[in-house]
Amino acid sequence: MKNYLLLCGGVGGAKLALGFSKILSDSNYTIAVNTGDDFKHFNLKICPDLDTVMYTLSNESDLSKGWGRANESWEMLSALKQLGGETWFQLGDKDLATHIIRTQLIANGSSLSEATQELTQRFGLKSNILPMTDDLVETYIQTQNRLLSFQEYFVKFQCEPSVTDFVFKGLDKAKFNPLIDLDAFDEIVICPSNPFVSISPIIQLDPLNQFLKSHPERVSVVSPIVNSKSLKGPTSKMMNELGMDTSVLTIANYYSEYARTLFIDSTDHQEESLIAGMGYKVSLANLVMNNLGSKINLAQSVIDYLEAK
Ligand code: FO1
Repeated sequence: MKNYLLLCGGVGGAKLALGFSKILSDSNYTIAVNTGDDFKHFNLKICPDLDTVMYTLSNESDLSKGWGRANESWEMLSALKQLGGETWFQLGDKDLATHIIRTQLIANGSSLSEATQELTQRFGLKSNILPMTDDLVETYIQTQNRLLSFQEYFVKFQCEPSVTDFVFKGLDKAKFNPLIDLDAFDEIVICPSNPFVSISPIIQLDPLNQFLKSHPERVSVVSPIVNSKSLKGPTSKMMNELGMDTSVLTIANYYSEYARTLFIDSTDHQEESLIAGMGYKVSLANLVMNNLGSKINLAQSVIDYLEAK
């Protein structure tokens, strides 16, 4: 069995990562997760994508929302509202426990990687889930009127403002997580997460950036665009606002420096030959992951293709 590194954002990436975790043994895959969405709220360190991956793999995630914990209660948020506190960012009671423990671990000297490893163990996982970096990288969205922090854009303003650019503060000084030894992986899989805000901050980090550019034959992309639209989240809205077509061709162009294999949905088969003409190996699969079976099936299709490569 080959060794896999998954590059992962929140919901879509976590679904594929879950599929991988049901097929591979824990020592055969590592998940490097975007931390550009992280922020401090009430002085708590919140890591939405790390938590989405951790909750998804431990069967603790709220499947309808895609973020937060299953069977959540909201007593703290109601009390906060009654007292006139800020409630635009919804923290459930169980979810709050995660942020408190992480914040405490970090205050006591743990790195984000160490805090993540501790939390994943406490959630009963043996999967290797790590932040993309231990350095601070903060995603900002340049909108037509002003620069918004990622969570303001995503949650407070519900992705409403029109996007003109992305700013990743701290990225130039940040290093890809040194606990992830890139030479140890046969295959690097870019999960179906938002390319602009979830994957871009990961793949811009050195030494990963250099590694991907010099070994694109080891890199595959699972398209976040299915049937010419994004299944969830603002990917297609952002593409439109940036003047790009919402299509798998845009995905192929976006990753052309980094990857040589692209998994596209069967409904996008008409683009296959154009993408192949760009130098990609193209594999058709069912990319819609709306239940556990389809997550496992997609992971199995990706693994089968890459094992045979
Ligand atoms: N997303 C929302 O749309 N509204 C929320 O109130 C919200 C709260 C929240 C709390 C903890 C957490 O880990 C994630 C949360 N998210 C919420 C999701 C999160 O903002 C986004 O999913 C990601 O940052 C995008 O990948």
